[in-house]
Amino acid sequence: MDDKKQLEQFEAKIAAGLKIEPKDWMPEAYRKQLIRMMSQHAHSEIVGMLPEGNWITRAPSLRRKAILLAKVQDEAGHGLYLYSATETLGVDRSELLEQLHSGKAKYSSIFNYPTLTWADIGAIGWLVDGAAIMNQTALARGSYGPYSRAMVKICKEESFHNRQGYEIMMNLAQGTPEQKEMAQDAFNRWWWPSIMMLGPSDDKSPNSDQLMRWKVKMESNDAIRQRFIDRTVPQAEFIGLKVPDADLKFNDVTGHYEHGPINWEEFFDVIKGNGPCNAKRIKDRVEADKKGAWVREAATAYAAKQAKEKLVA
Ligand code: FAQ
Repeated sequence: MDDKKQLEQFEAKIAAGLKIEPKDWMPEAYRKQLIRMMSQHAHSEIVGMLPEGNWITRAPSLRRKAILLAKVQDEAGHGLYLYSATETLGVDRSELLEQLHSGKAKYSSIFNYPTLTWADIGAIGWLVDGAAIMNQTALARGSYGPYSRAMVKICKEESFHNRQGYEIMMNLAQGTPEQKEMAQDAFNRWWWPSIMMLGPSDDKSPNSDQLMRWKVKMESNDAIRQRFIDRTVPQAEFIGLKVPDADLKFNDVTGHYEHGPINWEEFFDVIKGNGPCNAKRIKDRVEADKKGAWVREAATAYAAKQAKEKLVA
């Protein structure tokens, strides 16, 4: 079949809401866009473990420590599904990791901010996982089978993360004046970066048109951002925290919150590598990769031994 016919069939499948699977024909640009987006997503999951991992030894109780440990492990699992799903597109995981470790690959801007107090762990669960869910529930309806299916399990786990974060913030907000202040301070620092992590405004988003035409992205960055804000502002009010946006107001006619200007200069600066923690994140990731080399070697040797024994038997 010639390329034109294959393209027509591919587009008809997408229009009919069918999934594209790894062995199906796909345009090279679709494959490249998926590799770009899915690998950035996988990198974000494993780099995202670092700011939270920073608090495992300092969690304020055994219960909180166990929950945080489980959450960080979940993020590692998400990274693994997403690297596996990306490999179905014909790219090797070691190549993707090399791009991350050399600083060539992007990962979410949000993980370049520091976690200064325990309240930051609450803010990450509530806001960062909250924003991630808004985005990922839409991606779960996307056209590429392995990616959309990975999103279903990931979203279920992120919902748990989101609730544990909100619970931390709720407890702090109902605690002593110092605890409430700590919660408000974390909220002040994480609100705008969480809004920005949903991607640049639609007029500055070069990939959106093509990705939405191919139903990889089901909604634009601004549409998802608006849903996140509409959902989160009442949650903040419920626990008595003040949204750090002097221009925020509810529009009775549209039924949506209107927000103040977003500092896109800061966002683009962070994704260029100039955020507060970019250098540290890459350094820590490279070190973690080196320290884990023996585990990978041992696991590979064990798997090879098992396979050999099976052949002999
Ligand atoms: N950070 O044209 P667009 C999580 C780049 S998972 C860095 O709008 P697109 C779980 C973009 O790559 C969080 N770079 O791009 C968790 C592009 O550059 P390129 C990650 C960003 O792809 C919680 C350029 O800007 N989630 O948090 C960012 O259409 C707690 C132009 O942008 C995903 O990755 C950013 N925030 O839309 C883990 C979801 N935004 O590549 C641990 C999947 C944009 O052309 C703890 N990804 N850029 O050089 C997506 O949905 C999309 O890729 C967007 C960006 C919406 C992020």
